[in-house]
Amino acid sequence: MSHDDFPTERPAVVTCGLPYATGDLHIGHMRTYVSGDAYVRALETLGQETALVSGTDMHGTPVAVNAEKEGVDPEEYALELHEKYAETFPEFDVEFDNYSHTHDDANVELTREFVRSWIDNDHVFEKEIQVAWDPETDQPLPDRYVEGTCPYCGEKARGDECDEGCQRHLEPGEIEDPTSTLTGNPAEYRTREHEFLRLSDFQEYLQGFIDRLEGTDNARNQPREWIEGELQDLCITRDMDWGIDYPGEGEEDLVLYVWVDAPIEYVASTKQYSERVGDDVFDWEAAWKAGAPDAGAPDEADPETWADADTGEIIHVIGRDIIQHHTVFWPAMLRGAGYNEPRAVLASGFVNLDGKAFSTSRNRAVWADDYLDEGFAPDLVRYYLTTTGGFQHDVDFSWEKFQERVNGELVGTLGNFAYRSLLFAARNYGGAPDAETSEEVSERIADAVADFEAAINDYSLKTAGEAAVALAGFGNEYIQRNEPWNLTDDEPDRAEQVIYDCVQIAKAVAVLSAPILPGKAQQLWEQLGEDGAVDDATLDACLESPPGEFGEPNELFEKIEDERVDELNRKLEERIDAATADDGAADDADAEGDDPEAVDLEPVADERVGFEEFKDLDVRVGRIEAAEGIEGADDLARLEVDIGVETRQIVAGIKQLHDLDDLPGTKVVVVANLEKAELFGVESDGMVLAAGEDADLLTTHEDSEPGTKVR
Ligand code: B3M
Ligand code: ZN
Repeated sequence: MSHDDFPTERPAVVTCGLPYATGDLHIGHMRTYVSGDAYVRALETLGQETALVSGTDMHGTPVAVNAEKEGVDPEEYALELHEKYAETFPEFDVEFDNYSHTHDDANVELTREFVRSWIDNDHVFEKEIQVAWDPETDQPLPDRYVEGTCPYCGEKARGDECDEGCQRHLEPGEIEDPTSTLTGNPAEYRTREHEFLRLSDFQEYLQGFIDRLEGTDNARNQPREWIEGELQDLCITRDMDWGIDYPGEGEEDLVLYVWVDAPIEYVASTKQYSERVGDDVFDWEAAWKAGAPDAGAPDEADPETWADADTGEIIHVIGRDIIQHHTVFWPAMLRGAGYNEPRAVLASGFVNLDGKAFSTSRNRAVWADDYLDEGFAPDLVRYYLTTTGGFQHDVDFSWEKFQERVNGELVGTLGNFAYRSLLFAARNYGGAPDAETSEEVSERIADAVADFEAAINDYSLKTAGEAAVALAGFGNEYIQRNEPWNLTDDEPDRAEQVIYDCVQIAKAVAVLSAPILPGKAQQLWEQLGEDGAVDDATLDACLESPPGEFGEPNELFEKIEDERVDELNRKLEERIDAATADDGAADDADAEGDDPEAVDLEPVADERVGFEEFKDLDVRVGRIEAAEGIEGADDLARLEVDIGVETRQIVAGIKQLHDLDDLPGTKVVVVANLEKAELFGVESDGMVLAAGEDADLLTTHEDSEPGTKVR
């Protein structure tokens, strides 16, 4: 089934993965929320009716474990963090239509309804299973109360997720070599009765669903292996006190697994929004239910009735570690209760800090509050997070890279264009001169609008952001090429035409950049003398004439100086050092699972390269013939390397890490067909491979001759 392009007739719901109430938010977390918010704003710019919803995830072992560590009751602990999150999001201009939490009555009630519906439709069964047990404290060890080895990939795993390996969900009892996180004891197993959702009932349905699903490639492809293989049933209960009580008969001591009530909050939150604003403003059922087939089992005579489900305009924005929950469990849960399936899942890569994972236990993070306390506008980090790399790729944050993007595109292109055009217009004409938009400029704006529309239908905020910035770039080129400052005396009509064009471009830039830069776009909108909110403008506004009068503008963006970056880096390092010095920090295993041993490793790139691409690299064994330092460059060395066919001059960043006098005679591995480069005035013809920040040179272990190909 192919979906209609946005805007569609039906209301759309965009959801953001619920943050667990486990600690403070850092800018890595903000990627999901900022993207969801920008995407909803962009859909509205297209004219789509939307709601943006989320809520705090209050239940489950992540919350229980952290509350226990703090010595507080989980409800109290989670509610406090919930309040904090609800305040933080608007500070980043993340404007949820409804933001509640999974422990409120609306979600508790709706969750019970879902589960009863599965029970009534015979999708739930009881089974005795072996659950992990701490022999010392004599208590069950659900989910994050155990650690062990993933049975699928052999990586270290915790509880119900293989967070450092294959990202699979793990069922109770699956983890190998379990130890209790309470006492460190090897866990024992005890037999307990639990409730299961029979996922195999949904196998055929899910196979159709995954073909219909839109969104990022990782979300559409990764689940296939699970859906096409044998589907394991999902244990939906846990031996815990904290959570929503299982609503079925005879299991009063069990609560529902957190991954049951968490996604149902998406629906409960939308419902709360409708109840608050009225169905005529937003009809939650039109999004979540209208068109869904009955929840009952497929009609035996015509199983198609069930498989051929209707899609709601439901778009889930999540991190890539929870793809399985959103593309396998959740659609089955929805289908089993008579709800629409999602239309798209957008699964983002992780955010790293200077090439390494964020670590909350080591205070190695840029905290949301710290970012704001530095006085940076939310727009800057919104821009960085939504437009650096494709959505499914990991994004590396560093203050240097942040500075580069802000100073380059926002200050240099967008801000510069808006300021120079509006200043010229205000000074010479008191606003937009009397003219009409030229054909060239109308066409260029129409192209940008089309690019933006296509990008949003393609779920690419990065491309949408590029459409806005590229239009501003065109504006700079246009004003430079036409030099209106040289025309005002001799060709006043042409000067007016050019400036009118620039004002029109600025208006279109405001509309197209508003989803990502809501604050700055509103400022530009007001500078243009427009009334109301740029947020309410749709794409048509890009070519509607701007109002005539406006005064001198202020600059939208401020350059970030190098000294500022140094200072920000210093503060970050000081904090990390302080946390590392604190002995407690390393065993303070936080909710993100950053294990002290693994924290320094970058995650493996999730983009695979084809063998053909790999083969294009010409990698050879080389022998260093000579090595010397390069004047003025701290760590660069000039090497002469024999690669069999010839001797190459190669510049390498290894001077401080190796004794250059020892290097001649050393075998190295060389990329021989890398484009030539010049470093500190010295030409480098190839690259020697080295590992890590210590530039540990790779070598051979037998006597391969220089020139031998490395495969
Ligand atoms: N609370 C957080 C996570 O695993 C989890 C998301 C729930 S979304 C329904 O990333
Ligand atoms: Zn695994």
